[in-house]
Amino acid sequence: PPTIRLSDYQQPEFWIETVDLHFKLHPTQTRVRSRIAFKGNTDRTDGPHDLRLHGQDLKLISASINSTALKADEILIDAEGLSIPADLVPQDGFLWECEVETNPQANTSLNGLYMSNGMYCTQCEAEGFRKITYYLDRPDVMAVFTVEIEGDVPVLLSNGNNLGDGKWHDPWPKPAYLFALVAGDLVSYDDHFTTMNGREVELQIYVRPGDESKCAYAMDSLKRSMRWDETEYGREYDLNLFMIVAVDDFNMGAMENKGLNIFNSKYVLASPKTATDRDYELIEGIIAHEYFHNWTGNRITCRDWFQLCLKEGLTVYRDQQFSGDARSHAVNRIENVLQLRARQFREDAGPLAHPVRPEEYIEINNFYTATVYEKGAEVIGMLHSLVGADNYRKALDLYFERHDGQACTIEDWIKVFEDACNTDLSQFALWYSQAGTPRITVTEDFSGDTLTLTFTQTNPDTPGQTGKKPQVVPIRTGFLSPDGSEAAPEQLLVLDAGLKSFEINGLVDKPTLSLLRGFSAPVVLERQITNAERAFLLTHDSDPFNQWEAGRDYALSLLQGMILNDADVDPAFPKAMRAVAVNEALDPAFRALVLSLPSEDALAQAIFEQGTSPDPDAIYAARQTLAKAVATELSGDLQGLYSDLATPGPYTPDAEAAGKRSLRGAVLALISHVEADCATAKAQFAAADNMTEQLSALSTLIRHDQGDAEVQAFYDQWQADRLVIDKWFTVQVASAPADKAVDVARALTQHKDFDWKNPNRYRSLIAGFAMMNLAGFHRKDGAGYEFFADWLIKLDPVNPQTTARMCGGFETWRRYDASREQLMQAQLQRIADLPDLSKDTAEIVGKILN
Ligand code: HT7
Ligand code: ZN
Repeated sequence: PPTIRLSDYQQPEFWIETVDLHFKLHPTQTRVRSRIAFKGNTDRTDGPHDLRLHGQDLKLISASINSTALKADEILIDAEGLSIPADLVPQDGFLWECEVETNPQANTSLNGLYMSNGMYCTQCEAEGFRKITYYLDRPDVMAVFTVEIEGDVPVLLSNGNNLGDGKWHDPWPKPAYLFALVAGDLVSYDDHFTTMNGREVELQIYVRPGDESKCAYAMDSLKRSMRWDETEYGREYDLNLFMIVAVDDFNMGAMENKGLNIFNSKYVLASPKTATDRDYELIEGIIAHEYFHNWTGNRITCRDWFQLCLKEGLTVYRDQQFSGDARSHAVNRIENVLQLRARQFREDAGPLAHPVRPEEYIEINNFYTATVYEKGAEVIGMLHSLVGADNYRKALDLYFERHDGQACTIEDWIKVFEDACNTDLSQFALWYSQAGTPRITVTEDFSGDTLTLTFTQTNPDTPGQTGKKPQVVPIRTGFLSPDGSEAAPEQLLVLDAGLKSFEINGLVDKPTLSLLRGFSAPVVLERQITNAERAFLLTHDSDPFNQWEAGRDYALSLLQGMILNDADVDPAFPKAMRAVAVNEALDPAFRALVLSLPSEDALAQAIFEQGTSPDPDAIYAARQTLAKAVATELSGDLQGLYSDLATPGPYTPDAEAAGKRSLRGAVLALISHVEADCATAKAQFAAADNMTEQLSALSTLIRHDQGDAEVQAFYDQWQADRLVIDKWFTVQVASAPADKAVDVARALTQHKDFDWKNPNRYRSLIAGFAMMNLAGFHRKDGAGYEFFADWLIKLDPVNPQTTARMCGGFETWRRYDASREQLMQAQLQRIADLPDLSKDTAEIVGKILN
């Protein structure tokens, strides 16, 4: 398959003004008629041009230009679409009419028009519309769509305003990737919203009958998102109807189709008994994210798919701001950075590293990555801190004013900031083009009343990129006096060179530095710091992110010492943890984050960065030892804490109650280290009236190999609820003791409920095993690798998109010892050698291997 390059971008030969689509739905023989008004692109003076339309897996029934039917020999059809010779194509414009047939039931890729549990559904981003009809399926071609749907089902939905009888009109020009159609036996949960200018908007969440009772939280999140976008960004909704549909079979989280968002049902449906606090948090964040796309993505879209971060980075940044406002900025920031390091830093450090704006791809679906999304959001966060809040708002106002209705590039985005803030961002723009995580070191020199800080920056080589330039790194820095107060005002130090010094004057004592507050840039910071200084920052830093970071660094350095040098547990660490655990002045959610030790994968990465191959079994054992030491130190407090943290009354999903449950879950995990029979976890499981507490008890029991009865009881209780049974699969493989994990996973693949063609179910078991059970996956004999590869091979012909994403489980193969490395390489090669491997998986596996 060809490599697509940003440098090859050309405008299309034709534009499209209007599209009329008629669907006659049928599970195996859906007919789609299109009438498309094309006009010539006067900027393309290199004509005359053939008409080249994208199309895939379509049966062409008929086609005409300006009502003249095209003969079979006038249409050249190949695997990617069709071409009509230029002499049959009026170059300044024409009406294209065409009828095609597709088979939604046979479409297991969940891309294009497909069926999920008897319901018709579409997914068109990035290039799925071409599986619905022949079209210019590229984001810079924006057109006004009118749709008519005929089908043997009660609910027929598409984008825009409802004209009745299955007819829809969307007045806002849009690219084809934002088209959507849903049809089926659905019921709606309704509400309404009055916009800032007093317009009434109908809100509808469509679900399968029986699920209406699980929509309230999603609806509440939607209304809060709509208000927030008005107050914080001045953005008002622009149709009189906004719909969300929940579907069970979906490759990703959700999709922002204009006026008709389609969601993976796990990010819509929630009830206290079936959804965890984390589920509620994700529902709120993803509903907000998709809604915010209405302006950042839909009204202003991407010129081409290389510009994906233009909409995704900005929209992630906006949803993070929203969630911070709705919950706790400190806790959200810590959670986001944990995710960033676990997914994006891992990507940036491995064979799949690519810039926030990639410059080439084979399959665009492979570039919906942590780098484009999460690092893309970090880049906007840095811009925000560099220009300041007022300038940021001015720039965003200008962006919406200047580019509404357009398909834009990162250059357009940067120019808006340069114009609004009167600044030169050419060096800053390197964040978009250079892959890899910058590494920053710092030295401190104190003399007289002056502290001199000298920073260095290195920008590591990544696949295909060497000799990088220094980037602009904003480093928010605090200076702490020995008594913990701020010795000098916090500063934003802007490192914009490979080496740069800063002087801070007027100090009495040498301060303890609080560097990179709030994680002000997505970098790795290396500094000389003692554990005593870490403990000091954990106690005194006024920046909650750095307070947490100090505890995490402390744990990381101890664990590394235990793993690599057989060091004993430093008794000061459990004491420091105890001080946080019992400190009622601190937010419980924050205390829970401090108490949770660095993940096994984070430790593996840290050890690898020190130049050693990580041993997953030793990592597992060291974490257990340290957790036990903390539990022992806290043993006198644990039962008291546990009962004090109970949330009386009915379950509420708000951040305060969720924070208490989170700390109580951490305390329960500690209790189980010092309690022989896991009695507290067993009692919690039996008494739980909400999924958060039921699941945390179950996970604790499985970890301690005490959960057989509860695993069965959980299944008996929840077998009719697909989303809960997904959790049941995950908790067993993620929490299983390492030596049993492969066998548990293999046995579960034989379970009658393991419907592996459903992406949620597949991920719950296969990704749950490979990504959440480090020592189990990396079992010495390679059984984990073989199991994982078997299932990737099985899924690839059915659903290449999901398979390719899952291959990331192997992306760290070079971290490990020679034997494990060879075993993983052999499995990767087995996949790469398959004769009919999808281009999605071939691209990812090829990169991982190289
Ligand atoms: N913009 C959406 C991306 C998406 C997607 C991409 C490829 C294949 C399937 C997909 N489903 C959704 C979701 C978002 O970022 O908001
Ligand atoms: Zn998005």
